[in-house]
Amino acid sequence: MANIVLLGAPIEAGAGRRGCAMGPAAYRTAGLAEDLRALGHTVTDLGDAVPDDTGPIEAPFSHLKALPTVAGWTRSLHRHAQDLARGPALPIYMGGDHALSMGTVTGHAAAAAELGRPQFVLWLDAHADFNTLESSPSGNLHGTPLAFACGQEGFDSMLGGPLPASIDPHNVCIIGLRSVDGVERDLLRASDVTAHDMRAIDEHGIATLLKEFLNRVAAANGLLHVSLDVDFIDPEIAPAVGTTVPGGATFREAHLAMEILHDSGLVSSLDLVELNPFLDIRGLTARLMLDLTASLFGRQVLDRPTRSY
Ligand code: Z70
Ligand code: MN
Ligand code: MN
Ligand code: MN
Repeated sequence: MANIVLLGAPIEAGAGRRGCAMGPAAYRTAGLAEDLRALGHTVTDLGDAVPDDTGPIEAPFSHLKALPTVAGWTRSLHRHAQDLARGPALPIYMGGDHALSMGTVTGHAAAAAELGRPQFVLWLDAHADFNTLESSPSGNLHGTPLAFACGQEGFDSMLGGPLPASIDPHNVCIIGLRSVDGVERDLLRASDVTAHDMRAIDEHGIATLLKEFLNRVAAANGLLHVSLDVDFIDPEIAPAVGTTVPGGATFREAHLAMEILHDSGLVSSLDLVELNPFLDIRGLTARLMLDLTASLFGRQVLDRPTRSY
């Protein structure tokens, strides 16, 4: 059984609309800790993180929104994540918009570098979140965390200096893509990131794509951070997101991915991001995110994993 810590990250400044700050409260109301305990895990809720006060930061491009606020969250969450990664428990970061991953992923990357182990990242998302501060068309910083974590240039204002350790793009896998911006697409292509769009899921099945990546994580004795964006899932069943993109992962694909992740035993940290409870329908999306998390932590229909065929 796992030792799990929950940390709330009620940031909404990175998204285009307000509401994600209510995410951690919705996860608590829906009963995330209780559901995980029911599976036999030890769960400690650490409460919510608080952003650093950075003072004024001049944004390198004027269209960027709330850069000092996002930088304050990044610095705080980076420290929290690095500390938690050094400890015995598996952290779940309850967002909050996806800009929170600027702190969590880079904090885990720094701790992995201390251990001399490669840090892998699985990004389950309709978007690549691979914009740089320069390429971001919207100025919404939740569209940039993966580029930041992979060491793309121009982000020094975030942590107030260079990254202690960046993620090797070769160790990143995005699954669920169906909305990528023009320049972002060029950056992604030029990088070593493995990017699977919905067509890849349709043609090969999510299990094939995911297992191929997990085999690489296992072969490298890597640590694995999973960043689960609500919009990975189809908006018909997960409507509580600011940016709905049709054609997302189905209920069954999303659960299967979580079950395969559980069976792998490789997951070392998890972000739950972009839940906007203000846009939800009677807790539907919050509950789905809880159920997916439970699948990732071992809930299954039978008392054994599905046999291999
Ligand atoms: C777009 C941008 C984004 C999430 C929207 C959208 C980014 N690529 N990310 N919702 N989670 O504005 O950069
Ligand atoms: Mn995202
Ligand atoms: Mn997204
Ligand atoms: Mn390579």
